Amino acid sequence: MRLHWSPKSPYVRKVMICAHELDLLDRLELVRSVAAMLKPNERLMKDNPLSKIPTLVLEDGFALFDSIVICEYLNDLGGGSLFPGQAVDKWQALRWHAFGDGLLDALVLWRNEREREVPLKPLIDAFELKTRVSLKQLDDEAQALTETPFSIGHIALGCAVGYLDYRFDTLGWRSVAPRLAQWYAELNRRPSFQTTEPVDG
Ligand SMILES: N[C@@H](CCC(=O)N[C@@H](CS)C(=O)NCC(=O)O)C(=O)O
Repeated sequence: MRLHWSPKSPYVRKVMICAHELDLLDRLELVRSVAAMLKPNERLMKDNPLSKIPTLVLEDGFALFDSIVICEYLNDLGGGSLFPGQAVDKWQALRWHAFGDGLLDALVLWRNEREREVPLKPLIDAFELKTRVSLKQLDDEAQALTETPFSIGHIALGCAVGYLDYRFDTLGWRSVAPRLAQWYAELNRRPSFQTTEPVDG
């Protein structure tokens, strides 16, 4: 299977963590693909007209996107339990996944905005407010995160928090959410997280 991949993308990272956890890494052929909002990538668009990564192309050419779909496909392929089937655990895992991905969406848009020549201040303020309130909420949920079996929800939240370290180091998120920071330190000991830390290049 071919994965349109980049070492910088937090959404790709989710897929790589799943593949690692499910022991499927050697089934993936990584294709370095640049995906930038302002510059659609023609080669990538042959597999995904939205020009987004991650995109997973199966042996028969069928292309899967976006990251949650790829993660669930890998989970089925590897017979994993990253997507719990039981009602309570299922909704909690999907909610945490949505929380992590939603936070990532806001952070990526925030970063795009702040890199513009003249950033729109109310937009920057709104992203910052949403991020701080999210961190406080997640801090209240840190105990539940620790006590709940590892799932796609933990992976998405871990990638969102990891993105804060990668692109928003001046935010000082650990002082906003110290209990979440403890949970994250523990999560980060997993080899799947250690080997997928985002890097430039
Ligand atoms: N919801 C998508 C988001 C993927 C995404 O936005 N990836 C970024 C890279 S980090 C991208 O491809 N951006 C290019 C674009 O938006 O045109 C997913 O979970 O796969």
